[in-house]
Amino acid sequence: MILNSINEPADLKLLSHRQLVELCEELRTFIVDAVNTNGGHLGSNLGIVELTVALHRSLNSPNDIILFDTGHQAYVHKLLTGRIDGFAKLKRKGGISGYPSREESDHDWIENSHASTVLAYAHGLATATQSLNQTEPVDNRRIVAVLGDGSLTGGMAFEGLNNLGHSGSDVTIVLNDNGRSYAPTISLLTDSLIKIRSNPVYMRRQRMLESFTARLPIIGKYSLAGIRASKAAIREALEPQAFFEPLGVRYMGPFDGHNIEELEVALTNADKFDGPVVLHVRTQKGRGFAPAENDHVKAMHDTSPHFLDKEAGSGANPTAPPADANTAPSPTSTSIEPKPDSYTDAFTESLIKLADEHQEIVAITAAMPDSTGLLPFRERFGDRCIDVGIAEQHGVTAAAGMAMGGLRPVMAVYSTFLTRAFDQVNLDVGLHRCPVIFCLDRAGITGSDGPSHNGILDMVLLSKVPGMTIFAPSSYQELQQMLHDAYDITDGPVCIRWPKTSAPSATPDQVGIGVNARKITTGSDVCIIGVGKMAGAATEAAEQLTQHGISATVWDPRAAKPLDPAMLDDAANHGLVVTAEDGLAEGGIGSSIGLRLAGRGPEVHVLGVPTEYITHDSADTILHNLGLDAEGIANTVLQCLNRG
Ligand SMILES: Cc1ncc(C[n+]2csc(CCOP(=O)(O)OP(=O)(O)O)c2C)c(N)n1
Repeated sequence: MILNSINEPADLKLLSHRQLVELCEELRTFIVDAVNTNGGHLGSNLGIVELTVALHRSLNSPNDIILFDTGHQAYVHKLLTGRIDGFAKLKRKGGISGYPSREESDHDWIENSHASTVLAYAHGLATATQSLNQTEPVDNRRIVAVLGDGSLTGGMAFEGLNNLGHSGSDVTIVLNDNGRSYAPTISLLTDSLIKIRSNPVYMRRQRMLESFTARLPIIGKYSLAGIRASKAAIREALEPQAFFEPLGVRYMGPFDGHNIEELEVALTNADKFDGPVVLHVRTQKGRGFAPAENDHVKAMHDTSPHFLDKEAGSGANPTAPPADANTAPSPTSTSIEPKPDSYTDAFTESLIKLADEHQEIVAITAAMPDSTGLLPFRERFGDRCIDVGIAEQHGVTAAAGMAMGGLRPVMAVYSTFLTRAFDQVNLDVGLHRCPVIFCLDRAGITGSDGPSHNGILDMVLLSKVPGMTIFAPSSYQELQQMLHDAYDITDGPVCIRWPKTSAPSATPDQVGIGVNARKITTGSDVCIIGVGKMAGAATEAAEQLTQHGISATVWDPRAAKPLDPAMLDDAANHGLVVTAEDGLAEGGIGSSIGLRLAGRGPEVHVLGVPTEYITHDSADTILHNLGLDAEGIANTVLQCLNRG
């Protein structure tokens, strides 16, 4: 296997083009197997194979800096930089991270995994390189930023373009255009890119222009003049240039992102210009794996493990040539779908019911209609589902505007991505008391995607927004009830936050109402307050404690804000109160409870997530290690009561 002989990017430079084609096949097979075993990002990595090979052949990483926006598409980069063994445990403890990681390799310069940041990093690194060059020159360093068309929809990407163009920084921006985020990208610029790639006249002339440029012996003012003159010939299809070039960013392309030779020439040519250059590279998401190519929902952007079994069970042949996209649209996705009993599923079901009753309800997503459970809503209500692109900040303020205009926006977003838009939540929505409902999926510890994807800040931050109501459901039925109750709150924003896990089923008497807390058991030795999914763990802990002769009161606060005074009064009658939440302990709900009970008698012990970046592992293992499960809660009680 050629792949086994690649320990570092330099090894690639020894291969013939025939061997490179073989290597790309091996890379695809390897990635499909690794993701099938562990789950992970598939479609984006299959689409970027040749581009990554070309980048590493053209550049000299890590002296040259290759930055991947978001970083979910860096598996090939990892495989070409000596990390093949880590893939056996991709995203699992002891295995490789699903995103770039500076701890893993010098070839990884950034690792944040929230989208649209790469041009800002590139601008900063280019500024530093330029500044250092005046004192201690860095060896001919190139900076290349790889940015998807989806990530280009984020505000930070536009801000980055503006600053790169203005500063004239030497950065090559590789626009990896596959036409999709998870779903098709929402952007008229992308529409222009699509038009330009499907215009045969433009493509022909562009090829002539590129070969003309490549043949020039010296790239300088003469060739620039030549290119400017040639541009006159392609005026009819100038939209991308019209966008990039007034910003001071040169546009080159489009190039075939699956043709290594063409890409290498383009990367070499881009280096000959001063200032920022966009190389528009066209790729196909999911390339070479039929189920991903045919997944019209999200091109298997991310998948759970063992999808090959599912494919085999369906009678489909994963290695068969892809079906014709025009004749075989598949409405379903082979990717992660909410389990029938998941919180996401409860949200989908109840939002549709509510929207049937109330025409003014609209749903907002930031490029993730599928994973946030909005696809059935979109199928039913069409343009009442608004995809704003990967633009959470814009989405939040736009929601404020919609609410001011009489709509009732429900923004469905992962907890970790809403925190990026905290200022907008606080001032644009909160200050204006707009009745926007934020539905936060993947709240709490998500685990395997590493520190950037845990949803542990939402309760800390949102509880500081005046007038914000925060619900944390502990069952399928509670989420449904809370969505109805949220609709009735019209004088300010509401947040409902839930974990990725399946949701326990509750009987009608186990479902509360409004912002009232719900008492689950009555005891005398300790009062345990479990927020959201921790209510279940608290109830189990109470059962375990009976074996130690300890009787516990258990409360499910339901509303993390405002806190129910009846619950606080009851808690105040106990000598010990233990709170548990799957968010940061410092500044979280337990600490609010502690403040409210100060001076009223009980000792309050707050269990929550420490203020740390938590390395990837399974969510259950992380929670267990933090003492945030039944056993951990029971042990804390025993220790506090000196019975441990
Ligand atoms: C701020 C933020 N919002 C949402 C996401 C979730 N997310 C991860 S990848 C992705 C799509 C990226 O699309 P694109 O940049 O075109 O890359 P592709 O996967 O198509 O190669 C999204 C929405 C994220 N990582 N960061």
